Amino acid sequence: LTACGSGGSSGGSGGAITLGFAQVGAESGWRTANTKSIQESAKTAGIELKFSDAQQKQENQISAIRSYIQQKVKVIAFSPVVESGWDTVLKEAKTANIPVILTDRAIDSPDKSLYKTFLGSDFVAEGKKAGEWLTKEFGSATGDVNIVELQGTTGSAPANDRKKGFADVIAADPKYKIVASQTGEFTRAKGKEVMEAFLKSQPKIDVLYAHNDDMALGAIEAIEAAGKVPGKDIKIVSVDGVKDALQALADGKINHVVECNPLLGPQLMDLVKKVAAGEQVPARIETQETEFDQASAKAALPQRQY
Ligand code: GYE
Repeated sequence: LTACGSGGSSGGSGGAITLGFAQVGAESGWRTANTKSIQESAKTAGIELKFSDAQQKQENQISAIRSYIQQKVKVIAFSPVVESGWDTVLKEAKTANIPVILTDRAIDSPDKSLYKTFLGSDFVAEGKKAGEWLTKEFGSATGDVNIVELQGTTGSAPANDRKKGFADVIAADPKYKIVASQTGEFTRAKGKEVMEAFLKSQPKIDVLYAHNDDMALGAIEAIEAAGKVPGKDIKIVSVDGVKDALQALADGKINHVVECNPLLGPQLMDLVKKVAAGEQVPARIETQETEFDQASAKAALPQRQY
């Protein structure tokens, strides 16, 4: 657990608002862009940020949240690594009268009083978009369409929801077959490793669905090492829209990317100020997103910030 942030033992006393932010980790390009957005927008908004990186481990996030409670920060925000198991620590924050904002990922607790709002994407919709691209692309295919799936971090909202949205769409036709599905933990290294195993165990793979770009980028290395052509022999659809993936898309190595926007910082700081002032905020704030094909990736690349 690494923590930084300067000075100030209390978030209440007159000066700047103190925000304790418990980040998931640094697993992907998406996450790096998200962290940068949060750090920069805190500075711009004059909010004192205490930031921690949980290295994709729930226990690290829980201890970061406990330390923010102890330090009496004004507001706590976090991106929950997994969906379950948050009630105890969030009740502690509630008892200490520290409002909590969920950002990026949701939790599955039925007790909505444990947090003020959830700012982030609709991951089921993202999975559906990936499925809709696939059913169009392979619409006229006659035989089975063999799909391998690289799942995100086990138990995380984006892994659960992107899997579900995609499965719901492809269920329309039994020719779509997920022949292998395993976690690649949202990282390039693991995406490559699991794709290597898929290539060994599966005699025929038509398409890869990766829950994020980094795993797709790792898988491309495995596909090329196996003497196959990514984007042709094996078509690829992934989620996020980081620069490296848009470049791979422009180069024809990926076929479709569903966007998930990591630049949540400015909206988050706005919510932090409102919540700190005791104002009401909407219970759910959804980020707006698009999709990229090879042509629109080429057009977007020069302006892409991350
Ligand atoms: O898609 C992935 C990251 O929670 C939406 O986490 C986020 C996901 C993102 O590791 O790249």
